[in-house]
Amino acid sequence: MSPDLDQLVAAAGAAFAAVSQPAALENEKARFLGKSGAITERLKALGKLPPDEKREQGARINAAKEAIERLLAERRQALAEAQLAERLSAESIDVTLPGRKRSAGGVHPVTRSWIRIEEIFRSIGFDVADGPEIENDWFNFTALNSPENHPARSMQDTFYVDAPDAGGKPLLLRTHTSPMQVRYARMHTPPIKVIALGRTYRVDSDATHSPMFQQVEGLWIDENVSFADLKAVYTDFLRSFFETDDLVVRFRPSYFPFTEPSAEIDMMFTSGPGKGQWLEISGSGQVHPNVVRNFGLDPERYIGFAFGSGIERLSMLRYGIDDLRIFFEGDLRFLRQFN
Ligand code: 2NL
Repeated sequence: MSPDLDQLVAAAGAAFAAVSQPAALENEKARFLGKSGAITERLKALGKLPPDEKREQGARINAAKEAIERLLAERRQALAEAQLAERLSAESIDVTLPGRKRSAGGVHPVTRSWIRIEEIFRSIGFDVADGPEIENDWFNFTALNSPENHPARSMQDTFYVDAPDAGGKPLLLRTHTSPMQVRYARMHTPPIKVIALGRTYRVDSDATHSPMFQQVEGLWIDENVSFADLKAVYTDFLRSFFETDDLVVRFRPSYFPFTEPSAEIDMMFTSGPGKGQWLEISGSGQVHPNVVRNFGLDPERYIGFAFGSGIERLSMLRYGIDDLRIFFEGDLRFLRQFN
């Protein structure tokens, strides 16, 4: 090799060594081996030489070219190894760390009550109804004998949906679970023994009222069902739910559009903490004849009772909770205590 070519090989080696990124290395390669690189230019110039000089010079240039290619391959390899080493140390994992557990979910206390209530009523022969949370005016109000001008129908008390039903009246978020029972009653024949549980919505919010709360209603319709049956069924339910026979129940006269007569149901524990204090626990009454008629039944023949209780309220009494809002905050410190 001529001194000129030795210098060229040395220059290539130095240039390759100076770069630290593979892309930069490929740029340096172009300077020596590319289309107009130093080696290529020299090979092109061979054409003008006489044949014997061409052979001699050509061999020298090719030797230099191979030397540069070798240097390039070595540098490529070195850069790739360096890059891999860097990645391996950056992405290193500590295999001795404990794994990330997928934590198990739990059942919400209100859901626990819901499940319990279903079990208790099923055990005494009640079916469980279901139905939509977005209702129409007829199932939520009219069928339940709610007068057209009743305050519950107002924008202030009910969440209306920006879409009318088929009859042009606005749809709404059901304000009680009763429409599920109306739907059920219209699809079954007496004896009707059913409960309906679910979310209900009212424009209301403080320590004892939430805009969404969960209700359970019960309905028993047959030819000869009385307040005595209501008192027995409801007392039985409470004693199962609170797991104590040491509680008593009383009726207090009240008013609801869908029942006549109507009564508040109060309960009192007769032992344990909180004994001796009457607690409001449910609304109830004998189903209004107009409502029985809206079930598709003859009110001269069929009679019965209904009641409605808040599931949050039942849960608060069962677990000794004094602020309803804690059920809706999703605070794990609270929720974990039930699982
Ligand atoms: C309350 C009052 C009550 C009912 C709910 C009812 C359902 C049908 C027919 C007649 Cl389908 N009545 N439900 C009756 C009386 C009271 O609940 O404020 N509960 C929290």
